Amino acid sequence: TRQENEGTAVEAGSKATERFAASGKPTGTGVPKERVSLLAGALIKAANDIVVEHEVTYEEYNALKAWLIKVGNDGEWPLFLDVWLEHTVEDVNSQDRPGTKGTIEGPYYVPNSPVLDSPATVEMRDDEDGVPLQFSGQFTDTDGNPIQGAQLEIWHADSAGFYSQYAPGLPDWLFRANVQADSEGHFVLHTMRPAPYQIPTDGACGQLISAAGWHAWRPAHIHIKVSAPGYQPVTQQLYFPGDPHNADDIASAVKPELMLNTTPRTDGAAGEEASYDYVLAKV
Ligand code: MBD
Ligand code: FE
Repeated sequence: TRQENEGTAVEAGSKATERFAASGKPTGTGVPKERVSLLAGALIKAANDIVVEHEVTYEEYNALKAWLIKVGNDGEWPLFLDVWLEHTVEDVNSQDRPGTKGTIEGPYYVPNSPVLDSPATVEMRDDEDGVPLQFSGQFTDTDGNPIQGAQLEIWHADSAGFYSQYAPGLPDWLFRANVQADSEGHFVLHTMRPAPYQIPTDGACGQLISAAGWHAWRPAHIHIKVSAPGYQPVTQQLYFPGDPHNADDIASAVKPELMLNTTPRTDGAAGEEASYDYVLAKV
């Protein structure tokens, strides 16, 4: 069931902006002067080169200025950057890490979700719509040995495509949990299959998408962050084979290694099951 009040771009954007400010990620002074000069200089040069190459008009320049102002007013800098830039940052930074592939975090992670021992069931409403999904797997190191103390944080949209804490009227921890694997690294989690996700169409990013004639869709996905003491954490997403947007994700975050193959439950229970194993690299 689609919610009556779907919320606005400004509501979701402002929350994502506040959350980022509170996350401890913005360091401000942490980047050395030489790198600031190099990177800001390269970005400014790239923009100037585009003006020359495409003979940008004053009308286009002013449209850009108005739009950039709107991105900030709508709180959509996290959305804009995570959709159109984070995938390359993630690629560059995960190149040399062995083990399970990662992908972008996106704007809707919330830390400190409820800690649940495996086998776990994520928070759902009594009348929750959708296809139940049993998700299981095992954590090993790069030599195939089980890892102790592993945890798997998940967050995903509901079957209408809404994220808790970023859309109105949803329980705070709906489809958000931190599952503790057992001593052999095994985990089992019961959740629901999420719907494809459309980024807000009524804010600055939506305005760009419609002005350019693009689409606003991400394929259905489950966000996951895995970690274990002594191992490098991995932030990733899992996708469902056959989703029409796997091939044209607006956020360019799909990888072939991130497909979750679901099958009907073998024990006769309703819904589907799928497994995915995590291989973590030592710190
Ligand atoms: C999402 O759910 C998401 O995962 C990304 C990357 C961007 C916007 C919304
Ligand atoms: Fe998402």
